[in-house]
Amino acid sequence: MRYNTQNQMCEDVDECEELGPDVCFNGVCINTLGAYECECSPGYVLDNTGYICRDNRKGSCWTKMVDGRCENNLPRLALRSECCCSVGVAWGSPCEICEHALCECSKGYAKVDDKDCADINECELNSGICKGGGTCVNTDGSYRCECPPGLTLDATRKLVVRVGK
Ligand SMILES: [Ca+2]
Repeated sequence: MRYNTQNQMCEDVDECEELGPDVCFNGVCINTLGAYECECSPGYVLDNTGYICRDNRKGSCWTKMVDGRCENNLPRLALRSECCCSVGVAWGSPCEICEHALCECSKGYAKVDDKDCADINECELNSGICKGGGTCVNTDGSYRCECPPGLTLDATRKLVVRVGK
């Protein structure tokens, strides 16, 4: 509220107009008496700042691009952040190329339900991540593939190959 010296009345300030269109991230500003609120687009949820709408939509996570087409989607739907900040190269249907600059957390971590950056369980996200009989082990910030005895990982560290004969 602001005191209007002309008519000597307290008047509401339209923060939405004053602060500009970017005041609500991924949402729409709603002016209220003495304050303002952000209303999120469908699929987005307001975080605890009250001014940032976080993408809460789940969609297909694609791990490969071939000639501009998205291929190899993971078996389960994922948040854009879970997908793009870990194993994904594109997200959604129609797919959108992942912008890693939008990752708020380090690689291998994502914000889920507005909590702090938490480890992404790559093994759960992509059950086929370790090829050739390797077992996926989730680690903090990453994952690794482990081999049964007598087998070893190839140079990509994802494919299990037989050692010796
Ligand atoms: Ca992990």
